[in-house]
Amino acid sequence: MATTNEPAAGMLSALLQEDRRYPPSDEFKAQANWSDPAIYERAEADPEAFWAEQARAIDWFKPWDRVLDWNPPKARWFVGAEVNASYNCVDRHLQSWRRNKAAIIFEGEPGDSRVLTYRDLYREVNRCAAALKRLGVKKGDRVAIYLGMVPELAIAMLACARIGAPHTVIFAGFSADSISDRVNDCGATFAITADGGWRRGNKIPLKDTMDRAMESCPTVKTVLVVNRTDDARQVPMNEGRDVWWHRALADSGAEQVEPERLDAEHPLYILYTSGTTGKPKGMLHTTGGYLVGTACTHKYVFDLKEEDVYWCTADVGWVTGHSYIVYGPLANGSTCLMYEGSPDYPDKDRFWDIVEKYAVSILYTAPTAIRTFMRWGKDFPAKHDLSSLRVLGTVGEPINPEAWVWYREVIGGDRCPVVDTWWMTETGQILITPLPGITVLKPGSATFPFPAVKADVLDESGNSVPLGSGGYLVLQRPWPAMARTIWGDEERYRTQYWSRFPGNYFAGDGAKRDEAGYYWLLGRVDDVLNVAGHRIGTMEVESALVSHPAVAEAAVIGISHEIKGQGIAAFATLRGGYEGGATMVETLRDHVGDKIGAIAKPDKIFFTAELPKTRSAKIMRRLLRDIAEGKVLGDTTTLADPTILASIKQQYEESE
Ligand code: 6R9
Repeated sequence: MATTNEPAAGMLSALLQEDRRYPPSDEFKAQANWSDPAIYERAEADPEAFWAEQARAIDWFKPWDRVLDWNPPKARWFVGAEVNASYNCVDRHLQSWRRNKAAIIFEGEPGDSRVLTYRDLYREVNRCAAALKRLGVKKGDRVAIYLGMVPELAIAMLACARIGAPHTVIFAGFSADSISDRVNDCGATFAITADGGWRRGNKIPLKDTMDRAMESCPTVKTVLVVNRTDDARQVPMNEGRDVWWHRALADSGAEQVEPERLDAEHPLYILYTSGTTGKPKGMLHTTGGYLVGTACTHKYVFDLKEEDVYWCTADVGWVTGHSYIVYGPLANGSTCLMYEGSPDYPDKDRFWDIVEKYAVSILYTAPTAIRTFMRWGKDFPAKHDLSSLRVLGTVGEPINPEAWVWYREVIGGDRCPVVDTWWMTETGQILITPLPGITVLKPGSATFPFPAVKADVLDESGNSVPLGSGGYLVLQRPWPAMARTIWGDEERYRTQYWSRFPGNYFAGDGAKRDEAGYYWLLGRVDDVLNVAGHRIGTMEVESALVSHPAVAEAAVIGISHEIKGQGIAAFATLRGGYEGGATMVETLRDHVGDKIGAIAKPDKIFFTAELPKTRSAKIMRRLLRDIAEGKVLGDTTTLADPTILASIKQQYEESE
């Protein structure tokens, strides 16, 4: 199996020897939302009935005629039903005591905080929806949102959902080029940003970046600007295009906007994610099935209770924030914490300070963060009372057993179940995960498919591999929150996900099942890197590099990285007249930062007179990976010029 994820492959031997087991405690089981394993058989016996039962937790304006219409690879869920995500996340909670329950607890990086009850959220979402309408946004129009982690981000998303305008949230770390690529791909006519955001005590100039992006976004007519950093006077407002959020919402007064009765398949949002080409894919998620899938998994995977204080540390700019900060948790009427800044500001105990301050009971974070905390040491969490925690979750990348056990022991006091949840932008909802009141946990394993989810591990020719072996992870049955297509590129949707193994959704991940049937995720098997839980296509970084005048050709590979899981190494051939060296390395790193965003900057750049190629001029990334891993070079017989490898290898070794 060709895998680009070397750290995961290296992990395999450790995983095979992993024999620690963590059954749920009797105490946990006794109070769990699901504690009877019969749920798996029940769901398996009639998956559609299972999802229909889950769908009853959602409020529908009109019931469905059919649970599922499945014409592979096209699914329509809750056919004929009418629903609104904003109504489900906000309005319906006003009918109970929840109206004054905290919906969003916001902790700003500088230490300011805000609590929005469901009633407050209702007011703000209505005011924002009224402003959007007044400024010309109509059902079906796309709205681009480029904001840091502030409540206005969730408010804006819910306001869009209320009027049926699909949003596309763009992670605040992305560059102007990345914004304009996304805005132009989906033809957004409206954008929302802020003067800035706070990160490690600095103001991130979001509006400046947005202004640069807007130079090449002719479709955007209006930009709504949140005042977050009080930079009001420094931020130039573009007459006729830019409108302050607070002014526009003040003009709305107490106006109420009826939530649109939308078809269950009405587009809720488009979220761009990296694939194997240079162009990110706009995954389209729709409304009814997405709400069912996210709300149900949020409730059962985290064993959600009414009084929980739930904190997912992801950024809403990624799918985890969409599904498990905004839509799933708010549909469930839970109290969600939202933190704006960095885990080491003002000190390395900021997360634990927040857990203590708000008595967080469910914490959902990424393995990279856990490995970082491990490196910082136990003293930081030890300074705080973490006894409120009861369930811990991880997502985004494979978690090594050491980090899993550390998380459980040091953060969870050896008391909290750790749920390692596998899913992706395309799947919308968690698909492979423990159920904390049922599953006997194994550190490093995402354990089993969620009830009604059908997964398998296939070999190269599409045969299911026996227990104990590895292969390609596939899904063999539709699930409600699955992406429906790639915005504007139906063909790519079909070929990308459904053609490798016809009839199966191929995720792009490798997995292994052990003798007991537990799933162990092994990382990506395609040209997609997973750097600190962020998906980055090698082709994206390569095209950013070759867009610099100095670079003639570039090849990018993943290298193992102790904290980030994977790092990025680039091999570049320079054009005549340009010199490699430390200055050029910095120039190119900055250039990639400008083109994509800081997360895509290569950790290492090597200059080479030529790249290793086959005689048909294909770059042999496999050999570059071998060099990076310090392996004996694989088969080099197809190489056009074997001598160039020695020089690349030497450079690489000198850099170590
Ligand atoms: C939710 C999210 C998806 C890719 C996916 C896989 C990796 C996510 C994982 C995991 C091992 C887990 N991934 N969860 N790998 N164990 N629990 O992260 O979405 O940004 O689209 O990334 O992340 O490789 O293919 P997304």
